[in-house]
Amino acid sequence: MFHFYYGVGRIQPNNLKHIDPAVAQAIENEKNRQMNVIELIPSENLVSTAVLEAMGSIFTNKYSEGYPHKRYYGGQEFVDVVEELAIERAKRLFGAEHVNIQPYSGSPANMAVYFALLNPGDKFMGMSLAHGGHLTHGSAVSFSGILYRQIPYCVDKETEMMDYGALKKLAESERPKMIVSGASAYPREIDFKAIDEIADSVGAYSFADIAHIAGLIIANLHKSPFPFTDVVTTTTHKTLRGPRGAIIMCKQEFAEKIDKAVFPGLQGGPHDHINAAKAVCFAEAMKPEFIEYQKQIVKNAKALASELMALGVKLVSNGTDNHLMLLDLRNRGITGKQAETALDEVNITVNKNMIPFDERKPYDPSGIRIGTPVVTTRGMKENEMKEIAKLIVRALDNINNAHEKQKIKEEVLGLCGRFPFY
Ligand code: DSN
Repeated sequence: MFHFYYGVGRIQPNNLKHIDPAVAQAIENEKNRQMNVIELIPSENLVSTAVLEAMGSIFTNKYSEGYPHKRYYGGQEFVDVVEELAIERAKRLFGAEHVNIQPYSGSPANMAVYFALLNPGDKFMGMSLAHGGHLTHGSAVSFSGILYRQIPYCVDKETEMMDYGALKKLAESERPKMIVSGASAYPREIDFKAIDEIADSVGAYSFADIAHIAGLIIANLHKSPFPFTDVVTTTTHKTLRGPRGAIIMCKQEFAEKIDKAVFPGLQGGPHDHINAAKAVCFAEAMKPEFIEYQKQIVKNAKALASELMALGVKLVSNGTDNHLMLLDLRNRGITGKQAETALDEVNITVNKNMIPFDERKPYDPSGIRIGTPVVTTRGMKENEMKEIAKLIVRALDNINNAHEKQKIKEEVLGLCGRFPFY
């Protein structure tokens, strides 16, 4: 039983409901929302209660600027334990030479890499946002496109897949200082080795952002960027199924630069409660069940993609190799925003997304992005994916039919009720 003391007062368990009923109610409502929707946003997941417990722990009370055994505050004996556990586990999981577990999230982790390896104004190559890249891979509205000079690379117009020959030619003519690989909305396998070789051939650093596919890489379902890539970042909350946060992994020769860029370059005290949860997530990722989970994510994505295509939906690149897919809605006469709203109304959560060579704008693009990490965590398998594909298509075909949408919503609630969690 926890007792919290504030001055002379003692607050009993159930404290959040007593102290802040409005926030307590919002949390309860959000839990119910999560249980009653088919969550298909591919960057989200549902963490275990062990991860939640570590995140909500008293490590949040501690300041620990610095690194294990070299801190700027006293009282670090237990913080060092969890940080070292997280580092060692991440090294084993990925085969990394050096790991920094302190980045607060994916964008700050990527920022630390730019800060460590580039100077403002330096030229680098990253995948265009509309073709699947992330904001921090050089988008004009992100620090990465404001402080540094991005040369975007694109997918091939016919296949909608990466074109390594074109990437090589671009690298040879532009001579960038760094090439960023990885994506947030690319449904196909990425050949990190090919990109590293291109980077090497023009004297550029290679930097892979594996945020979306880290779990698949651990399970050997996607090619790994290790050991050849210079620096690799990943968030810990997507297919990895851990707390919201990120880590940076690199070859030993970059370790000092990366560590200095994170602290004291960009961050102050690490979030020790989140780092404890990262250690827990890595321990979970070493279990055979985690590998089975990743296999099922991919099987589910393939089943969902096949059924959608059988029902006449156009998918970017005509399929998927990983956990996500992009629906190209141009031939259905609706936009990504309209589709997202219609699906929200039937309790299916997705995000609108640009598709390659999109002529529309990011706030109302031509596509939606969906993925299977959450529904797989809930225990759904290929049969449920077929059901979900049918529900999606019915909703997209009936965006102005309130009666049909109500019927679809009831079916969605029935499906969710068969796969409870928390
Ligand atoms: N914003 C994340 C996503 O949804 O893919 C990437 O950081």
